[in-house]
Amino acid sequence: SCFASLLLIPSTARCDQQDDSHMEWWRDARYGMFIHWGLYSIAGGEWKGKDYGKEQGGASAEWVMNSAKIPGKEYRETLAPQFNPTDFDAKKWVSLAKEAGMKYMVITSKHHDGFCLFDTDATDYNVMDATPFKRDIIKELSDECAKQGIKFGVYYSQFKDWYHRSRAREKGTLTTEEYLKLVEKNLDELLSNYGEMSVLWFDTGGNDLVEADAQGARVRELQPNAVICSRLYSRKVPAEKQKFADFNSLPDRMLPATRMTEDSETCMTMRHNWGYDRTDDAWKSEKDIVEFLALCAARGVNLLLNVGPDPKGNILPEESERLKAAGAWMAVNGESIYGTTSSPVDFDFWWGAMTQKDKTVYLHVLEWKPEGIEFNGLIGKPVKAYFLSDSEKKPLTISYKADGHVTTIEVPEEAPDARNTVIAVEYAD
Ligand code: FHN
Repeated sequence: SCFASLLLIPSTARCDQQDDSHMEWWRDARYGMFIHWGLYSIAGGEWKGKDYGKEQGGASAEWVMNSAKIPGKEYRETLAPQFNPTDFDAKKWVSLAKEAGMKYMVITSKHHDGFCLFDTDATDYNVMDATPFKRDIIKELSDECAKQGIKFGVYYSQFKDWYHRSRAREKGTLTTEEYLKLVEKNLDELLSNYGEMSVLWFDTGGNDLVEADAQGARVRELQPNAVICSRLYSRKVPAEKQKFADFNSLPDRMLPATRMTEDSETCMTMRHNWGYDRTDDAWKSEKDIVEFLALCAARGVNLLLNVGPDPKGNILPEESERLKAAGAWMAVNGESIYGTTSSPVDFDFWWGAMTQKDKTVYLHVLEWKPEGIEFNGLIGKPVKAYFLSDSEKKPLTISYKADGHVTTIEVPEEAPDARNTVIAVEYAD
């Protein structure tokens, strides 16, 4: 098979900043935890006995206010008084992210339902003023992340806000300008009161570039090292006009077919819904998750993997067991993900895909065949190959064709199960 392809392509930041050093930790991290949690978690995708979750063909569970056409007043008066997640423990959540091998965390500080999980003066529709819980969730998580060395960031729905922007209009009290003032105040609070904010994960702006650029500029001013998601802008805004976007946030759950030449991230659910859903049992396996993570890395793409905690503040057992299993894989094979660049070739092989770091290429094997593993490392003549899981690094048998750098690795008798096995191939300097 022909190996027409490009050599190593370093990722580049999308934004127009010459100095993109603030992206280095993010590129190395490759893997983060996404958390969708809020009043919608109480509804669990249902409303008045009807299921509106994604599994029922509806929108995802956190959209229940919109899917069930619930007036803002009713949504707030029904759910806010019930929000008292006494099991919430930031230390547990951050420790799980760490055990999973995740390097950053992004939680919904305000989703489309407008409810703020943090202390804000911009609206009384927040965890401190509107619920019996009266604890600043963003503060507790950001403090714990700082303690445990996990980068902390927030998701913020800056354009879609069914409560403030539309439902409040029921009283005719909120104009667009007033809503923008609320967003401005919220951003200032999130960017000033919670220490180092490492990621601003806006979720899809409007077409007004002035608005988006003003929000992006404020982030740069108050948190110059923060990494800004391209969803600061509407998808209709061309990349070259996305002045403050640091990485390209791919469409939900998307695995690109080829390598990305710019910093990119894809976000993924472990089942159908982002927010907690009572009936959704479409769980991906731990092997599915690890394979998706490896294929994202082979394309130079970060993975933001989602959990949707329950109304009491528990990450689900099904979520934590998958994260821990994938974390055990990362403990052995993480060097083939962290700090890697995309594959040296622009496509996958029948057996799997590759990542690269310095003079080592990592083969992410998804299946074995008797004829062995054939690939093109494109970075010279390989000197050694071994299973990353083999602490003795026993050398595997290599044959090499100089024309086209084609290398074949014999599959040894005692080869580990395929699917998520990693072979490291070292090249001479
Ligand atoms: O509408 C949201 C959705 O609820 C969820 O937050 C996802 C996560 O990427 N973002 C939007 C849909 O793309």
